[in-house]
Amino acid sequence: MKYLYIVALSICIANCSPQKTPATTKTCLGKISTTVQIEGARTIIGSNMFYPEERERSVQFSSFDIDTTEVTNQMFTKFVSETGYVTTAEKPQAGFNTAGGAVFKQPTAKNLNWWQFVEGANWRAPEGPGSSIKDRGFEPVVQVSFEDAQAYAKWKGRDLPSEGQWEFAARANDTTEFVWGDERAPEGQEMANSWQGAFPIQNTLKDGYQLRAPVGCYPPNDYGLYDMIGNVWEWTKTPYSPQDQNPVYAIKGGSFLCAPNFCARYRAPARQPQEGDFSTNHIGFRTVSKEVSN
Ligand SMILES: [Ca+2]
Ligand SMILES: [Ca+2]
Repeated sequence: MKYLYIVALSICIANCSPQKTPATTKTCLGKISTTVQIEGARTIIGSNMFYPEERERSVQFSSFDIDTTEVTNQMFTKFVSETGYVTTAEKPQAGFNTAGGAVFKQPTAKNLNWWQFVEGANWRAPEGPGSSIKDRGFEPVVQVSFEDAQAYAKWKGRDLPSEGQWEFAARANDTTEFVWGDERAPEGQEMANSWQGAFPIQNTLKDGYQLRAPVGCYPPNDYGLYDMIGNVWEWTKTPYSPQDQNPVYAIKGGSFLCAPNFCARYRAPARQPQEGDFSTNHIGFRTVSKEVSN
């Protein structure tokens, strides 16, 4: 059972039926497939100010480059077209005996679960049958497991970032609470695709997007990296905890589902565990260059 995504709600109010988001054909960036070089470092990541799992710790990495954006549907389509790769969600899932993935659904009076396993949900149909990536080529690919993300990175001759690499790149030498400063929405401006309103019942859509936004629609950090915070969580290759029995990895940055009253993990040090063999419609990834061994 994929326990992380089978969460029951105890309350719900009327009019909390699922919403629909129109397709987004636009691109917010002129060029998407670019990277930024980051110098190697021995540094401290984490924070002792928020959740206990984020506590400060030491990391070290050599110089690397990192994608400026999350991997998009368009980019993943090219990978699948050239390789014939079949993702985890397209194969029968342990515990469910059918293909599919977890999909967020706003709770209703009839169903209080906000995560539901949806048969037929996969990267081509992120919200399940009836949904598609048509006209969503610039949005981040989702419904990709750790193994899928790793396969894509390998095909590109690249790798998934370690948590240290990802967090160092996201922070971009800043020490503020949020990557862009100490206010979540300075002067009322939303700086990342998250959730405004009372999660999971009301989404005011102040930032313009109910689900995923095309990559690069919000200001980049000081290293020129887009959507490190929000839009979709991103896989790292770092185990969440050394004690984990099954492969559980740290994911970073928060997603369009992070709200002030829930999750609030739209900060660089924030982290969350995710089983590597499962996929959802709010987790994607970006790649880094392979580490050069000495
Ligand atoms: Ca949003
Ligand atoms: Ca992100």
